[in-house]
Amino acid sequence: MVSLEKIAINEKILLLAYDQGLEHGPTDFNEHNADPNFILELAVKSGCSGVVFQKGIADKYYKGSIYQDTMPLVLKLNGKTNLVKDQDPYSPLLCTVDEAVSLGAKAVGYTIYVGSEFESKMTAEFSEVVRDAHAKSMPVVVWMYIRGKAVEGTLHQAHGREKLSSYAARMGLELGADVIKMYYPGDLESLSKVVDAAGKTKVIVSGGEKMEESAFLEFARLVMTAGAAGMAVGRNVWQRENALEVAKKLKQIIYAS
Ligand code: FBP
Repeated sequence: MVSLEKIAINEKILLLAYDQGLEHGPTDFNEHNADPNFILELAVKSGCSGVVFQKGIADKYYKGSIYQDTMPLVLKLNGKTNLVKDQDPYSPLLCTVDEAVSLGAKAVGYTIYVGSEFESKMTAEFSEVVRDAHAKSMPVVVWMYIRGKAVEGTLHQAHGREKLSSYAARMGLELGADVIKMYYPGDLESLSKVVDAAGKTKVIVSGGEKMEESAFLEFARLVMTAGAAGMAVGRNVWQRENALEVAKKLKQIIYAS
């Protein structure tokens, strides 16, 4: 099994996600967080265990910078915009594992839209990513996002969401992921089942849209009680005026759990 040491602290993972510029466009940003250096500084000062970038940001802001030795990079290998909405989602491979290595990455990330009509294309691409990354002893983080016409109805019923989330987690294990990043399945019992279904593969929970600070920190505490190994958070940290303070609080919650 590949060691998670490079992207974990005390076996816990706190990733600062910053691929929203591609996924959502620059509307997520303000005059501070639009600068990737702000994110890198925030990650280092707060003690995150890694940052998530697409290859363009990694090339222009990370590779060869002072951060390369201090903040592990998880290079996101696929991605898409949110502009095409009338079909099931497919996120194409945009970067290879070799490129990720040359950009200084310690791990790689890939999104699979579970339930999309293009799911099999993504599982096939992902299998090659796992093969190439593991050949270099690099951990692989998979974003298991349940999305598509085949699963829409089921996803909106609590029981259905729980079953789909456990299925997605098990898929991650079966496909060879070292870490599964998922949205909260709706309640703690379901999250515990997700963690069980993932077996030896670690589960980390996505932050999602910005919410009220105390509610978000309480959410993080709850997530950790259900056996998650950590979180991957973007907007709920770097969209705040007090981003560093919140990131430090989050770190306390995650690493102390
Ligand atoms: P946030 O914490 O900002 O939600 O980021 C987590 C993340 O998975 C990012 O890596 C990605 O850009 C984004 O969410 C995708 O969001 P969605 O597909 O839900 O719009």
